[in-house]
Amino acid sequence: MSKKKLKAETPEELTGIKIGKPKSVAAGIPAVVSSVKHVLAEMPIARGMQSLLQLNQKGGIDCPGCAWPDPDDDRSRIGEYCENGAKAIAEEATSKRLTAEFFAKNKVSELAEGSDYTIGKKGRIAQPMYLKEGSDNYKEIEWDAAFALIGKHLNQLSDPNEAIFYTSGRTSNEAAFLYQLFVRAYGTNNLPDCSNMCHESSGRALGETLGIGKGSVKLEDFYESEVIIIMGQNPGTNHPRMLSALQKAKENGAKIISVNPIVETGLVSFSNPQKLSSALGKKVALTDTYLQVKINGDMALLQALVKLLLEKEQQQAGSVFDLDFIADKTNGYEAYLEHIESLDLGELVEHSGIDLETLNGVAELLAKKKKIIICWAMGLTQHKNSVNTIKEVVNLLLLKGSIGKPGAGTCPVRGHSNVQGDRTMGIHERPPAKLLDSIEKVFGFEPPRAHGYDVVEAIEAMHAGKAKVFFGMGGNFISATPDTLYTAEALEKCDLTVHVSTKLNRSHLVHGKEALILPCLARTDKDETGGERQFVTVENSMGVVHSSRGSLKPVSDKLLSEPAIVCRLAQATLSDSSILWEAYLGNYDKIRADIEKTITGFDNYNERVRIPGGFYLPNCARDNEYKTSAGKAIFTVSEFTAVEVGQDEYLMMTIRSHDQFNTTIYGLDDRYRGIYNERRVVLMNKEDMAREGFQTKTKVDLYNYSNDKERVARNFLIIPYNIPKGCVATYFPEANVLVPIKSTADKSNTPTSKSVVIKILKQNV
Ligand SMILES: Nc1nc2c(c(=O)[nH]1)N[C@H]1C(S)=C(S)[C@@H](COP(=O)(O)OP(=O)(O)OC[C@H]3O[C@@H](n4cnc5c(=O)[nH]c(N)nc54)[C@H](O)[C@@H]3O)O[C@H]1N2
Ligand SMILES: Nc1nc2c(c(=O)[nH]1)N[C@H]1C(S)=C(S)[C@@H](COP(=O)(O)OP(=O)(O)OC[C@H]3O[C@@H](n4cnc5c(=O)[nH]c(N)nc54)[C@H](O)[C@@H]3O)O[C@H]1N2
Ligand code: SF4
Ligand SMILES: [Mo]
Repeated sequence: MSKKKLKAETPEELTGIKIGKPKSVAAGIPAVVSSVKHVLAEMPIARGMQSLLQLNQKGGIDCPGCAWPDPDDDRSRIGEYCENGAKAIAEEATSKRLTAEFFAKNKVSELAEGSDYTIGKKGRIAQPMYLKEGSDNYKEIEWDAAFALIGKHLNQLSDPNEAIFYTSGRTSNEAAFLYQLFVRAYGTNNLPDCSNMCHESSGRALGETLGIGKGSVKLEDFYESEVIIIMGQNPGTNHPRMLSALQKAKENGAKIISVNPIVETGLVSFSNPQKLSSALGKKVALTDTYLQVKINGDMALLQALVKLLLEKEQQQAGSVFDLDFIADKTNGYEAYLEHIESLDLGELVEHSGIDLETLNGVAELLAKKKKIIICWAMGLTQHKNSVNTIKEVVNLLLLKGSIGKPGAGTCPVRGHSNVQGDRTMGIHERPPAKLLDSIEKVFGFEPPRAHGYDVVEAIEAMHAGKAKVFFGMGGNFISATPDTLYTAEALEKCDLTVHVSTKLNRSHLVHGKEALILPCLARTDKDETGGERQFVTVENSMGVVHSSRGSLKPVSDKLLSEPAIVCRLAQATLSDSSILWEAYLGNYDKIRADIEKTITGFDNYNERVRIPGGFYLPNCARDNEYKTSAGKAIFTVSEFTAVEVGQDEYLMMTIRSHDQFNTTIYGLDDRYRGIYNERRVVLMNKEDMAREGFQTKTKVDLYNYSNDKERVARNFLIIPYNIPKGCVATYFPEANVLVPIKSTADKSNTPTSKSVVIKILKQNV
């Protein structure tokens, strides 16, 4: 194994950890202080204020953080963003830049010794960089030469399916549309993207049952809802402005039920930093009932709740279920109830980890309500049975007629700011036939029809030598993917790895025989491609398409926009393409005009996207229409199967701290959970600690043994935490080395990052 590969998991020194009590209230003044601190650490105050004042304003910059929507109506003129939005801006708009001299001074092998935190803090890449085979230093390369090199490699492959084109979810609609068009014109559907590791399970479950892979609710629905159930999601950290929506929902009388193995501060109570009352220390309680499930106990929990609801319904037909809705709009009701009746309540209760009395209380509440929203994120999507668990979410909503009407519906809360838009634009390794037909009609070439590789399949193909060129449109593939050492081997076998990036990351340092870094403009940057001030468009988690216009001076005049990179790559690779690459380069309206011709829902795109706030895409489930194979919403039957965990093993979830955006580590603190200055930690139940003879800060190594292979993550510190027995938590990406490549969700093939079976062994001191 090469030295570099080992560096992909080299643990940082464990120093200076501080542990306090988890916080009892999220946001408030500490969030404002933290925002300012992060912004000022990265740039002069004028640059910071310029970007923050335009963040999430109509006609301004779309926040490069998460996909939570902006209010349709009033927006605060001074602060329509959260602490983590400010951190995302600080990270992206930093004035630190990495020039050619930086790369001449710093060897790749030395940089790779750093943690994701230290690598990411180096700065913005200022010019295209090339790593020659056998070299340990990137050198500057001209853009034309870089494109020619990629074109040469791509044209040398014996089959276009030997190339892989990854996308991370920050890429704009315009860039994503051109990218998938280029990739298909080149001849492959190998378009894996970050959603393969994220909400793929949601897309599969919702598509099959409701006929649309996206959520059905709008932001306004929160304000009309009677009950909001939040499952496997930590909005206080990952979608902070959702807390304002929850606050408003509570003020309007909604009850909130949270389902999570740990008590997340942001779900407990909130002090709204946009309100004066926050400065006076006022807070609102959010969750009414907190269900601390066991990891992956959600399907059992949902089935237990339905069983209890069914008992009530059987006492008086129509008193609990919406029988008219069920008769008019659904299929499979009887078979589903038969299945629920056959299940053993005691077993379900045991698997869920919640006592029967509490479950009865929740069933009592749900029985009386008619407008329910269920929100979820990675705590539901990254398990072996995720697709079926999410189908169980749908079953519950269908029984209650809680879909296709105001105040009710499905709400998979998306991650990256444009991950949903990228899919809409055709970034999909299993493209729908309708999209391909449309491309054929509009652009006059035959796109490939065979399915391409998703993320896990792409890694396996590179490892097996079946794929030789890796191209990443954003993201940090090596750190985000499972089984870090296996993935490192896969990337190192490639002839060429290319990354379109803003910041330096580990994927530039664990590379193919040759490697390129193509630096691009970020959301906040002013884009004057073609000599005109351009804007791009994005789609948020609730299907609103709107514009984003950057305004900051780019850190270097050698950056290109993502659309420009795709156009020039296409020109360098496709010899006789009739697609208007040159015209797109001059004016993004031309790209949008062709999106309108190709993709449903974008009528008068250029006009409507200029309306402040943008427009909603059509959503059949929202309109109470179900475009499934049966023409109705479908009840589905799922068997509960538990992950096998041995006597001396634990089920581990890998989660995000408050100071990170995926693999971008903003800082080493996790303020809400009371953990400071360290990320290599294991959150563990006190009784489990006693059983193992562990103390606070005991130094341990973590092991996984799936598929007859030992995976080790060394140097972690034990922290006592309020988490169910048998369950532990670590941070992503430090623990990714333990996630087995073959351990993926049924049907969606998403790595099971929230149920990894591990052993924890004390280090010999
Ligand atoms: N600041 C910030 N914002 C982000 C991101 C970020 O890294 N930082 N990432 C973005 C992206 S791409 C995404 S996908 C989202 C992710 O947003 P989340 O899904 O909120 O992120 P995770 O930290 O993975 O948290 C999952 C939550 O699920 C819980 N959980 C784990 N296992 C289970 C389980 O089996 N059952 C239940 N019920 N709960 C479980 C965990 O305790 C945790 O609270 O956030 C987006 N926004
Ligand atoms: N164990 C474990 N693994 C996980 C998860 C988990 O919960 N647990 N979560 C999964 C999830 S939900 C996701 S979404 C993936 C995330 O996977 P990715 O999307 O691949 O990872 P990110 O960390 O978001 O990517 C960050 C990099 O993107 C680049 N970048 C930032 N902005 C831009 C831009 O505007 N344009 C371009 N071209 N590049 C830009 C920067 O160089 C930065 O270093 O990770 C997954 N991996
Ligand atoms: S909630 Fe998400 S989109 Fe909104 S400001 Fe915060 S990070 Fe940005
Ligand atoms: Mo994600």
